Amino acid sequence: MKIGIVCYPTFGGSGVVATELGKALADRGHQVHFVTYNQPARLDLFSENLFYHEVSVSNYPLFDFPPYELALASRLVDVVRFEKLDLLHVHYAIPHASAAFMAKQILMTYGIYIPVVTTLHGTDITLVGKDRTFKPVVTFSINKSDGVTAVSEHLRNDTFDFFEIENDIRVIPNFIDLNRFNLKPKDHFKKAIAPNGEKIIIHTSNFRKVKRTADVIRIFAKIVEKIPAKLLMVGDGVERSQCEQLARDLNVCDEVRFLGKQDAIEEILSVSDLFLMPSESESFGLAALEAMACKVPVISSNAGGLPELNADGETGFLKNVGDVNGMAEKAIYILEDDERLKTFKENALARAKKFDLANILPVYENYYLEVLEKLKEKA
Ligand code: GMT
Repeated sequence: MKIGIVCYPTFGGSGVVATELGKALADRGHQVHFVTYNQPARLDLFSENLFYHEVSVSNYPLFDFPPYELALASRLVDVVRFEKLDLLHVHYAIPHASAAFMAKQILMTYGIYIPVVTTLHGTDITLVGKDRTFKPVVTFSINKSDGVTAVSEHLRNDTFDFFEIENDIRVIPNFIDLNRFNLKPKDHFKKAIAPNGEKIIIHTSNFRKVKRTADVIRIFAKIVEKIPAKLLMVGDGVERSQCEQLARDLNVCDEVRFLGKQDAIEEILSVSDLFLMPSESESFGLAALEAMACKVPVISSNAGGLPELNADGETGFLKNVGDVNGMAEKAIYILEDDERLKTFKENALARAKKFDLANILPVYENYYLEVLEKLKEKA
């Protein structure tokens, strides 16, 4: 198949899923064309089946708001026509699904019907999509897609609750490449961070409000009252400086390291004992899955799709959003007994294997074929 992928090229979860999916499809022999405004962060290899088409937006002085959606739609028309694509797969509803719809309409005037599959990732529904400014466009573009997927049952249900959806939504969860994410021997690194055998706790995110990064610091401050530990804060975003201040206020700043954005996240996860994800909302929790694949148990909130990933009492624990005491208590329970910690680590890996890329990739491929088949029947 010749597949066009539209995504945000940044480190965000939807961009990561889209890029890893594209790379895996290319490995399976499909021709994959990425269409976005920058080279996707994880599109870092050469393959004869991978192509990148940049979308550039005119900065004409009249444009107070550069019309990215129109530039994207035009680029999609161009790429679909000249690369003879079979299908477009757009990740994140805004503005990708609506730009794809516009491209589809234009392409019809050339006698081309391009099927569009839209994948909903989370904040495009739970935060941005619910915003009145975008709601009609989000509803319309979901209903006009030829196929719609959501990354968890919870997100699927939210979408039906928030919007008037007439389309079917297929749940296809996030996946993990276990060849990349696995426990690596990094003892020297562990020693450098925790020279006295302290337990290493980790949080990775884009430090947006929805991640409740301040809760991570508060939970950690309670853990170190009982257990010698270090905290690694990986990523960057608006909440970072507030977290740095909080670490000072709670007198734990010597035990906390802010590492900023990191590429080799699997190496940092390999030295970690526990992952904290106290998010306000989380459609799936890809960062937690990456941790579990590296044998790191997870203490998380029970928001969104997290209960579909983190098995309570088995791969970690789930607590209500904001329950800092509860999360700290369960973290201590896991960390205070080495045998117990080992069991949780094994369980985390066993659960992560269920989301192996090798299992999920054929699900996407079959879904594309199903969408194409349905259109053939209609024609
Ligand atoms: O986590 C983020 O804030 C980034 C966001 C995105 O859309 O780039 O991630 C969302 O999509 C990921 C991939 O499907 C999911 O694993 C994350 O749970 C989801 N984030 C939220 O729902 C907050």
